[in-house]
Amino acid sequence: RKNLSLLSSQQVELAKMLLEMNQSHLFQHWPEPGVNDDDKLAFLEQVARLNASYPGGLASYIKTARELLADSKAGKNPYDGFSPSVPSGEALTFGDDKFVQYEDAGVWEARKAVFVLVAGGLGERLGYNGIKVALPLESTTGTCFLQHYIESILALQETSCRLAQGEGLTEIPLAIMTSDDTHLRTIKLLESNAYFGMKPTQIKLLKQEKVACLDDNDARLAVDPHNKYIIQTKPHGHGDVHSLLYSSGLLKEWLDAGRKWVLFFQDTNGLLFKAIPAALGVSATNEYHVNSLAVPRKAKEAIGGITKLTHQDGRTMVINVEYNQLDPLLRATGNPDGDVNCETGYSPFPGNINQLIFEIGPYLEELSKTGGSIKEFVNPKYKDSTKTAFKSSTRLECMMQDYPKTLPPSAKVGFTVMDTWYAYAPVKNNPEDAAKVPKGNPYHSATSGEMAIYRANSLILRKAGVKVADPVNHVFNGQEVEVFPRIVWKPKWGLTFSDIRSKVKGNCSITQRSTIAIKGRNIYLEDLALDGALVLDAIDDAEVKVGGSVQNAGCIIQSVDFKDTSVPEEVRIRGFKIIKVEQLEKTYSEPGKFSLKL
Ligand code: UGB
Repeated sequence: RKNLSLLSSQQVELAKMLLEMNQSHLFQHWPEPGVNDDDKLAFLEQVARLNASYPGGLASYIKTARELLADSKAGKNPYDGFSPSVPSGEALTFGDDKFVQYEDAGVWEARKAVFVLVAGGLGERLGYNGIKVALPLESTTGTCFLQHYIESILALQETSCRLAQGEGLTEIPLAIMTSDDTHLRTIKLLESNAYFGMKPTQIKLLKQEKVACLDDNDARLAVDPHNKYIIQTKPHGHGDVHSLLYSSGLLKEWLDAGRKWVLFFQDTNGLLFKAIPAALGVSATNEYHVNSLAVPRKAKEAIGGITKLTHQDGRTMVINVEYNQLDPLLRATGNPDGDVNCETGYSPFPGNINQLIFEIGPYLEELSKTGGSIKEFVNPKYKDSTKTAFKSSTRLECMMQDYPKTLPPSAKVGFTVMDTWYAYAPVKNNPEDAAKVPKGNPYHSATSGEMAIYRANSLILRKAGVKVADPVNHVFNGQEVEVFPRIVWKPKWGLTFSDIRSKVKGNCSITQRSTIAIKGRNIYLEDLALDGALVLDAIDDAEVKVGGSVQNAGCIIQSVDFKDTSVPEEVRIRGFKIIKVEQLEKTYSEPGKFSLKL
C-alpha cells in the first residue's frame, strides 16, 4: 500500500481543512508515522469521498451544521415570520371529462418525460428485511413494485411514442436513486428479471452517499465507536436526488435530448401510475415548473401538508410542511387547536405524497445556481433541556420536496389534489404499528396497500360500466379492511381511464369472491359474468374478445399471523395468503383475432 508520505495534495488539503475547522479530535489518537498507516489512508480516502459527494464539500457541511445546530439549540422556528394558509390547486375527479382531457394531454407529453425513483431508504418503519421495491404490490400475480413501475413506464412509452410517430423520442428513461443499503440488491433484482422488459441502457442507477455524523453543537464529526479511523455516517435523505441528477450530468443529457419533464416517485405506491397521466397533463396544460401531487389528508396523519406560507415581508410560497411541523406552526400562528379536521372530515391542508413533476429547463437552470443543494435540517435528540449534549450522534438531512424553497416568486409552483383511492397507497408501516393507527386513518401497511389495488381496480371497472360486487370486511394483522374482488391488470391493458373504458363492453359482472388477472394488451371483456377465478393472457398481436359465464371454486384468502415465522416475510406482513383452488387460464400466443365464449 501507499506510504503516508505519498499523500496526494488533495488529501493534505482536506486534513488541513479539518484541523482548521476544529476537527483535531479526528487525528488525536493517531500513533507515530509507520503505525496503522493503512487505517490512516483509508480514513483520508473516506474524508475525500465525503467531501466529493456533498455540494460545497465537507467544509460547507460543517459550516451549515454549526448554523443549524445553533438555531436548533436556540429553539428557532424554521417558519419564523411565516403564517400558514390553505393554498388553492387543481382538484381532479377520476374519470370525469376534465380528468380524461388531462389524461390525454399527459399521455401525449409522456414521450418527453423521464422518471426518477427514489429508492435509497430501507424503510425502518416497515421493518422488512429486503428492499421495498422487491415487495409484491399484490399477491394475486406476485408482481413486485419495481416490475409494476417499469411496466407502467413502458406502457406509457408505447402509447405516447405511437401517438407522436416520427418525432424522434422512442424511450422514456428511468433513473433510480439507491444507497449503500439498497444498491446491490436493486441491481440483482433488475438483472435476475431481465430488467422487467426495459432495455438495460434505459435505466441509470445513482447511488447516494451517506453524510458524516455530528457529535456536538460545534459539529465535531463523530467517529465510529468500533473503529476510530472511520467517520460515522447516516443517510442524508431523499433530497440528495437533486444534487445527484445535477452532478451526474443526467439532467443536462435529458434536456439536450429534447426531454421536458422529470417525474419523481417513491418506492411503494402501487396506485401511483393511475394518477400519473392526468397529473402530467395538469403540468403541461398549466405550464407548472413544479407540480406536487397531493391527496386529502387526515389531521396529524404522517404525511406532509401542502401549505401556503406568507412572510411578514410579503413573500409567499407553496410548500410541503412536514407532518411534525405543521401542528406547532399552526398553534404558533393563532390556531390554538393546531392541525385538526375540518367539516369535510379531513385537514384543510392537502397531504403531500411526494410525487413531484418538474419542468426540466427551469429545474436545470436553478440547479446550475445551487449545485443541487437543498435546504437542510437537523433533528438532534438532546440529553437534557440545556441542549448541550446529544443522546446519540446526529446529521444533516434533506427532503426532495423542499426544492421549491429556493425558487424565486416568479416560478410557477402548483399542486394537484387527487382522490386517495386511486393515487396513494404506500407500504410504510409494520403490522403492529398499523394496527394502532387511530380508527379512520389509513394503515399504510402491506395489508392496506394490497387491498387498495383491488379496491381501485374494482371502482374503476364500475365507472367503466362493469357490475362489480360490494366488498366484505375482514381483519388481517389486526387491521380491518374492505376486501373487493381481486381484479388486477397489466399496465399495458389499461393505462388510462379511456383505455379501460374501451375494453369493457355490454353487460359484465364480477362477484365479490372472484379473481381476474388480465395480462394481454388487446383483451376485450364483452358480456362476461365472472364468479370464480379467470386468468387471461395474450401476445400484443392477438386481439381477444372474452364473454360468457365463468363459475369455478376460484381463489380463497387465508389469514396468516405476522408472528408466524414459518411463512415468508412478505406474506406475513400482509396477514394473508391467496390459495388457488380452481382457476380458468386462457393464453393466446399466436397473432390474430379470437373470440372466447365461456
Ligand atoms: N429515500 C431515499 O431514497 N433516500 C433516503 O435517504 C431516504 C429515503 P420514506 P418519509 O409519502 O407519505 C416522505 O421514509 O421521508 C426514499 C415525505 O417526506 O418512505 O418519512 C425512500 O426509499 C412526506 O412528506 O418517507 O416521508 C422512499 O422511496 C410524505 O410525503 C422515499 O424516499 C411521505 O413520504 C420516502 O421515504 C409519504
